[in-house]
Amino acid sequence: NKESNKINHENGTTDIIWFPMSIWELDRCHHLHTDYQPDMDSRHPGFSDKAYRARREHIAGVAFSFRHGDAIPKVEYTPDEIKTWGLIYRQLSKLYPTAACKQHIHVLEILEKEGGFSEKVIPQLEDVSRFMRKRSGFQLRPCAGLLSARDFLASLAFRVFQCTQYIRHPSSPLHSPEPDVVHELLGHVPLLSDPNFAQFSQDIGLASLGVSDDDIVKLSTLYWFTIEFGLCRENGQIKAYGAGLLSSFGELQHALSPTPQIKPFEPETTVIQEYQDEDYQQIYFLAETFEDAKEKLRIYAKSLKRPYELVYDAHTQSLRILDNI
Ligand code: NLE
Ligand code: FE2
Repeated sequence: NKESNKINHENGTTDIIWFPMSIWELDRCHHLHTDYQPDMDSRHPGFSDKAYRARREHIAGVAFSFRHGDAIPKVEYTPDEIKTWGLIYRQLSKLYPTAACKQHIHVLEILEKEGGFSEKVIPQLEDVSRFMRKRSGFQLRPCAGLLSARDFLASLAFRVFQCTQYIRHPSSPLHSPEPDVVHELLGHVPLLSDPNFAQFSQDIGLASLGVSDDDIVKLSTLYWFTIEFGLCRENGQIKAYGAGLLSSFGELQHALSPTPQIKPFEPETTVIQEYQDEDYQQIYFLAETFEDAKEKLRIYAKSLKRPYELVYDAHTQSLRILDNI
């Protein structure tokens, strides 16, 4: 029902905002943010490294030719890439017992026992995706870098996580401003394999479909301060559940030190908080529990302007539109 994809503005104008109605249509959701690619930005640590840039382009090719339903092609990682992975893995493993939330610790343990996670090999996305499908119904799809917020959030609505496959430049192992395979696999994968957290992530995605550009900015800010940089309370202590923290040895320590400001997670205030994406955050938001964050997000999502309601059908991995005006 195409009519329903319209946003009717109060001044009488209408916008039609395309969004995927089925998991298969995610093949159209791979628009990249081009402002922070190794060949575009002179501040990128790989900018003057020709071999690194060629490697990135090669791995990006895998993502561009991927179609939903394909097996994710393997990448043969080089000994140097595996060295970078191992170094970060060892460092982060020292912090997790005190800094990571219990869900992250729990799933990482299973990944180490059954999922082939170790400091010695960079796991292949196809194997990790199979593991996630079993635990929470989430799956991975390869992408070439930072995606547009609209495309990235849309994929979450179908429990698909768009995942980079390259590794960060070896000159800055302990903090990368852009996503890479370390960030995805050590930061995102454990939490997205948790059923509760998976639901929270899908809810952000569902809330984003067909909303205005302003609301996309708000939802990606909410995403930023929860899924990427969220803190939560656990037995009176503060722990990290945000993937951007759990994949950065430097920022994980910073976030749990007395330096940054910590505010309670409340969608209305969180969505308008300004942030930068190049260095450690100065402000973090603290969720009491995932349940509580999920409930607050549900209420917030209802307030977003959309002239119809969407229902997700898990059997067909597609959406139905219920007109309610
Ligand atoms: N700062 C994170 C890291 O070093 O792994 C990546 C953040 C991506 C949004
Ligand atoms: Fe991320």
